[in-house]
Amino acid sequence: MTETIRKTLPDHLFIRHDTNAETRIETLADAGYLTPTCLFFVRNNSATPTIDAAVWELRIGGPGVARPFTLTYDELLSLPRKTVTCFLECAGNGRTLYDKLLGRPASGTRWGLGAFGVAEWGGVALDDLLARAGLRPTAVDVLVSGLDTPVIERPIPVDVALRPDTLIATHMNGEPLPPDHGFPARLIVPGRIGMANIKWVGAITVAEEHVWVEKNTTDYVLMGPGYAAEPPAMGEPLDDLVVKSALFLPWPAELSTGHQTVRGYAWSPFGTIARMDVSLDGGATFAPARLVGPNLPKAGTRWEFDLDLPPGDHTITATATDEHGNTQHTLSEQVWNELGYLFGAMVPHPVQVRHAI
Ligand SMILES: Nc1nc2c(c(=O)[nH]1)N[C@H]1C(S)=C(S)[C@@H](COP(=O)(O)O)O[C@H]1N2
Ligand SMILES: [Mo]
Repeated sequence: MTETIRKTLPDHLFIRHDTNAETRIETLADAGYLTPTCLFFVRNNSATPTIDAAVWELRIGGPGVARPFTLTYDELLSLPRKTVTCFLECAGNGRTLYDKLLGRPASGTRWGLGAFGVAEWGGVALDDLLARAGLRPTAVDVLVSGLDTPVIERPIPVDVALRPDTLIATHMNGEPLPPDHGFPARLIVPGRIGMANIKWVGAITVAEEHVWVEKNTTDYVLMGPGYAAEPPAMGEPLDDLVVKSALFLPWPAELSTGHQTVRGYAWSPFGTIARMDVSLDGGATFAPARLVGPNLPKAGTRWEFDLDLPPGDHTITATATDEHGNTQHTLSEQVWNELGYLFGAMVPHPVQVRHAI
């Protein structure tokens, strides 16, 4: 197979799925608050393109702006830059849990829970670029188009484009974006599905009506018995992610008897995390976990929980609650959808406990 990802993907750090690479989530246990760029998952519809920053240009235009313009890479770098720390997660993260836990497979990339990472993004507020282009009050959608082949593009509503934390990012964790993560520039829209965060941006087109493309009509829509088509979309188009948590443990995990501290992550697309609770009896009773370190809005927090389990097979079920009271639902409440998006139920993580040798 021709390599679709540029960075090295050692087997002990990543699980390969076709053109994509999933972070082995257990490797984040010893990482800091930010996911190191070298460990960050990669989701490529095709392959990382080679882009020469010396000739690259960003075009901002469309009927929704009065003064279309283009920017070179150097011009983009010279504009006032801000940083936003947030998580990025694929809408299909956790898709395999539909078959592992509900016995009902969904089609798409076979992600566990590692299509997820947290980074500090540096770039120019999209708001500033749209103001400079003379955004018209009639603007409705902002279509952001990538330079990969075939073109990957998806619109965001103009009010989302104008949020202070929506960026045309040039930097990730303090360094210029690496090729796999969108060099020379990508969109960052905190809290929205990964797909909204278009990499390798070449054009920003402001429309005066809703824009329909493949990624909001046939893909990244909720389809299935609980959902209706919203023509021209075949289902309910996705926008925000959901509150979730995960353990930094392999699946299944192996633990020793005796006192153990397990660690994990919790995240919400709407704000900070207010609490984490953990159940060792399949969800019958819960005890609070400790939140550890930074807890930024739309970026999540690390947490840890002490346990001392007897030998045998167990599950650890964690549930996150955000500052607005959004929380994870039970497995039986998880609504299946054909493409396996937004698995947000509490996950009974399988754990085998053995006597320490
Ligand atoms: N141009 C372009 N942008 C894209 C994609 C893509 O294939 N092409 N994949 C999207 C999806 S589905 C996700 S989950 C994120 C993944 O970002 P990452 O590869 O930097 O982790 O990028 C999004 N932006
Ligand atoms: Mo994604």
